[in-house]
Amino acid sequence: MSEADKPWDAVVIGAGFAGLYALHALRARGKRVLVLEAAAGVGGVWYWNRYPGARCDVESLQYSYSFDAELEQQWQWSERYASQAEILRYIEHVADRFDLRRHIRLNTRLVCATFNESQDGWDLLTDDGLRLRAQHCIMATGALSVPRLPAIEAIESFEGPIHHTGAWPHEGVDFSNLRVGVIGTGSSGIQVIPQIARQARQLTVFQRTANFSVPAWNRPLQDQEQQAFKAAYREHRARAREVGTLYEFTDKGAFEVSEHEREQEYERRWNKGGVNFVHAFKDLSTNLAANDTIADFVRARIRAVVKDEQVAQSLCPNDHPLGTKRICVDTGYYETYNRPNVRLVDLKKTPIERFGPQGVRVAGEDIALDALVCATGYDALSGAVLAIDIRGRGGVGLREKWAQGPRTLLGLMCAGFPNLFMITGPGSPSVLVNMIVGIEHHVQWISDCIDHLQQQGHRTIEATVAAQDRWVEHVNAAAHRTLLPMANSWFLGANIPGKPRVFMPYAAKIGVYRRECQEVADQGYAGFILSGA
Ligand code: NA7
Repeated sequence: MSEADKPWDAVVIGAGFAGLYALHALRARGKRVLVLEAAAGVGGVWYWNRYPGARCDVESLQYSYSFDAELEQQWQWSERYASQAEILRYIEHVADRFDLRRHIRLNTRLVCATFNESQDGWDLLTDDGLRLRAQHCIMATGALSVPRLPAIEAIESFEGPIHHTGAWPHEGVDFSNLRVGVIGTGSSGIQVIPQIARQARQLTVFQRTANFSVPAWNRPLQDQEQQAFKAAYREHRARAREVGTLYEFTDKGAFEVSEHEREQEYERRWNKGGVNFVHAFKDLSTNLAANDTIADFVRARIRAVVKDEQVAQSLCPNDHPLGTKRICVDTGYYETYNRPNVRLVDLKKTPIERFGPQGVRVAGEDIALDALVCATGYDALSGAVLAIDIRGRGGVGLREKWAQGPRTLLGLMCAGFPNLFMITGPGSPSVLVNMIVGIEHHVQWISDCIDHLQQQGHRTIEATVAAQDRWVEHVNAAAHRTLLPMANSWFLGANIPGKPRVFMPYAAKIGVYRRECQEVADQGYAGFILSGA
């Protein structure tokens, strides 16, 4: 067999934060690695999400790789929360700095992956007919990477342009003088709405579920604060590996302080901005009465900002505890509804009847639209993996195995699919923590595992059904110790009609999870079968 025909040690699917680091880490250990990326550039979600206002809700100094001390010292972030454009520049810089691009095949979508039992490896087929063989296949396909358009009656008959926030045109969109509709008020909607409102002639927001949002108070980063943070980077990163993101955590419960102190604490955190707000008391995510106090605080804020009482009422979330849908972080979101060119349609009261060529009909009224923006979210967590036809032992499909919801061991592998790894897969903390902290951990675990297999002369590693069943139960139990399952969220697939309702991320602290993963490895990969010499 020539060198060119030799199977890859690993083929990585996706060139976002996860795929790039997997490529870098495995190459540093001498592995032959190829990355397949469907897009025309690197960056993953940060390549696609170019809508105005797109920004990370984790502070820039934390939302970055920790694996290279020089990189983290040299890269200068310009704002407290980095914009999509700045994050993409950072990812591109990483790709160049570590000479990763020549190992990435762009414009290439993996369509089919079949485990070859005689070869103990994966046969891969791409959308342009390329066939590859890999000992290991690593899904770095992202948790929020399959955009979903809403299934609304006759939406396809609308004659104006329809843009999904997660697949935004590279050349940008000029909304000047247009009547624009936005469907969706999750993180993306809440970021894009104030921006479009400033440009469009008329903006109509179609809201199905009112969401909680806290102000970002984004601002330029001062040199001094950046330097101070960087001087303590090692301690900050070590702490992040325990807690995910560096918020101000406390041991106090909401009712251990007086009402006045509680309000003051909410006020203080609100004025600091960001997701730190939701960590004001230790029991806000587990005790409904405690959660009501913080939810009431936000509702009072909304009423104080939004002048029209009925609009304010519609904007007040009332069907889920705060934080059980991902909290949003905004810049001027609620204020936007005081603009004369902005209208809110509360779909809970007046659902969309149907689309037509010129707009939308709601409660008997025709609302004319020139353009539609769908900030309607993703087939989250399992969608990107299931978009590929993956066949494991005996030709059994992953879609079949996950028909009742994803089943994994540690969110890293699943029974019947040897040598197939997922980075931040369902059953790992993934979207509940700073994604990059989760990604780096998984890449290191997978790299150690592949090294171990090679050193011990094993050809395959595979989760056992029993260990996987125990893990699925463990993940489910962790979610049910919190209020998280109380919302119809994408955490449990509720945004997709017909998707099985299973709480997918692992709701334990990432430090706890890391130790669980480490114990498994220390015990010679307990719960996995290693085989084949
Ligand atoms: P999200 O958080 O899934 O938000 C999608 C929004 O779209 C949400 O308000 C949905 O309402 C709404 N939606 C979805 N389908 C429809 C239909 N058919 N009709 C009306 N409204 C609809 O996606 P985002 O892109 O905002 O954020 C995803 C994550 O990306 C975010 O958490 C960050 O981590 C980055 P619903 O709440 O389902 O009633």
